Amino acid sequence: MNDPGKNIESVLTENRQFPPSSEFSAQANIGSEQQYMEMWTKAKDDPSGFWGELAKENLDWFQDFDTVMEGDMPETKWFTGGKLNASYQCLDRHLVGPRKNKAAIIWEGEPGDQRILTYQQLHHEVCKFANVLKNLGCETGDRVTIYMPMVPELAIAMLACARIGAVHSIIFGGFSADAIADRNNDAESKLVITADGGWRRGKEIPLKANVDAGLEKSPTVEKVVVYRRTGGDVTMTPDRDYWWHELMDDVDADCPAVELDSEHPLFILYTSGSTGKPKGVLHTTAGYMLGTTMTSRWVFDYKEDDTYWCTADIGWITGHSYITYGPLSNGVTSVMYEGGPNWPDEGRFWQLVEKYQVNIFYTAPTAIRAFIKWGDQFPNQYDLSSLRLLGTVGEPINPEAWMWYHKVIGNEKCPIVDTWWQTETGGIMLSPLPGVTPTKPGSCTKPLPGVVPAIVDEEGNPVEEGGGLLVMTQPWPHMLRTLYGDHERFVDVYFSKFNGKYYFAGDGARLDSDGYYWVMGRVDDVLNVSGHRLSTMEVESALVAHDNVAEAAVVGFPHELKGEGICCFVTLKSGDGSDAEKEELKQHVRKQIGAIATPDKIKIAPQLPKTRSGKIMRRLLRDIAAGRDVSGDVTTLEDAGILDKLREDD
Ligand code: 7RM
Repeated sequence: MNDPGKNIESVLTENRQFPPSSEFSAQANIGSEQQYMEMWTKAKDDPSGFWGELAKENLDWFQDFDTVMEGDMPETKWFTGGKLNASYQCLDRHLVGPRKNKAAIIWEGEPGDQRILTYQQLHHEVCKFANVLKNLGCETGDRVTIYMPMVPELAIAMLACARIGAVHSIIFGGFSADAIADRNNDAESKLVITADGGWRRGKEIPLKANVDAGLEKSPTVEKVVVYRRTGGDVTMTPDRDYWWHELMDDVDADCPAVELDSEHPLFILYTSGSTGKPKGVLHTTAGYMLGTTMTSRWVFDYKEDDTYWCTADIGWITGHSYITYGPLSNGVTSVMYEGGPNWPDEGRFWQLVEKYQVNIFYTAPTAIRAFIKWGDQFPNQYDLSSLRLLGTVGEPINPEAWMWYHKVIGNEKCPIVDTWWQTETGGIMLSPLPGVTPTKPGSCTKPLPGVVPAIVDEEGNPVEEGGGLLVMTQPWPHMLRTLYGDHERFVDVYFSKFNGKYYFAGDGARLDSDGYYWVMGRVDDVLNVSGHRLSTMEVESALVAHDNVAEAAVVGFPHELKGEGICCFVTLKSGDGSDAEKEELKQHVRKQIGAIATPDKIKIAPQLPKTRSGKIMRRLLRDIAAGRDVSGDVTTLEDAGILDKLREDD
């Protein structure tokens, strides 16, 4: 009955299509299907020629590279022999023309304070802080942990590391002392950069206190730099802890960017594995910079006068690639906001869009579903007419949420780019090109130039119809190089499944007859109901299409007859879910998808357990649905209290 080789059945169909307007296409960086196909075909047939030309044109080299790509996956090396610097790429090269006094970062703090840093000012701060790092004994190749709120100094710290070739490891400010210690130890960090605290919904998050507790268990760390953000009380340990502003008083701003090898490590970013310790995804300089520079220009269609806002935290890959490196490398103005979407009220993001006349807005489906739940009155209070392009990332977007985003935020005139990618891929892989690709709600559409995906079964054979495993059949410059300190695990996790031939992303996906990709979620989440392999995402999508459902998470549980039964955790827009309403939801799914997908259990959930980047933790829900104790790692959970509440509704 349980045949893992069997394809994933797709049960949802979505036929709406939204082509870009001719005005949008006319001004777009990539403006026609023909141009896209030429680029894509060239990149597929001659990757060295394709990426080599782009690297020459779009990166500033201290020394030219000898070879574009060398070696097969997973050991491909890019642009060997070349020397460059990511901080130079994001800053110095913009100082010679009109970008010198252009806003690089428009920052707004949660309490409403604002700062604007021009490229020249950002360069000045980065050079000074790079000298601070050197004075503290930090050298090229050393690892530096950064644990900060969303303030400009976070971007300054990362670019200062890049300037001297120190490898940053950013830990999201919501993580605990234990998570800090684990990551410090794994990376053998020498230095930690933090702040006294950060603001979150009017309350102070005690960042420095968390670092202090973490350092009791991380012996490699010698020094700590503390930026004063909140003014809260902190303990400063003599000869270990230093105030950012005091160190910055004493240094000059002359700090040439170090000429680094193309494959010099740029950063490590930890991402949670399904089991065991977090994986230290390592990216290197040239490939990552080329990837983020090109993908952001293609997908976000940057123009010189755009104001671009990605709402992610820099502690996630989305912030690394599409707040800092991609936008700044392109000389774009990047908005950075410290707080969350519902403080002081649920209109905060739209108020900022109006205030800064944001043109390009990039956020997550989980945020969009929250906006829908809060109500249209919040966005409707503000003038959103500056927006010309919208994006999503992080999860499959259900068509209902897509349509709301299109209508209420985009006023039916903004293309939506649904971007599929991973911490490991470094940059966007599958996405519409906003001036070219007719979009379909819920599909991340097609591969970008340089990306050659396939959908295969467990044996690696192409799947013609229905869902299968999403793989990459060719290397790309911005792919991860290793898991820090554990190359064997890197090969095992991403390449062993198909004997080194393909990169295995861990996601299920299907192709439709137009060649569009529909990502169906992590393959670990696939249900097996009476021998039918169903995507949890599709059942969730059907549930969210019901008027009273705000959010849904679907998992399997052991079922005597069916092998696996379907358990749905549902957050309602209103009411607390009578038995009649639960029955209605079951019938709703049955009608939308078919009898095979009829839920066995509906559990009303005040909230769903999510990681701090907004991804639903189905692993925990599987334990609850099966009546087991929750096992495994819960340190990435946003709100641990909610597991108890979920057990209550039985
Ligand atoms: C950028 C990021 C990666 C996983 C990935 C998918 C899921 C991300 C989409 C998506 C469907 C999308 N990096 N995912 N984007 N699924 N459509 N547009 O999120 O490393 O944190 O997560 O996220 O499962 O494998 S990540």
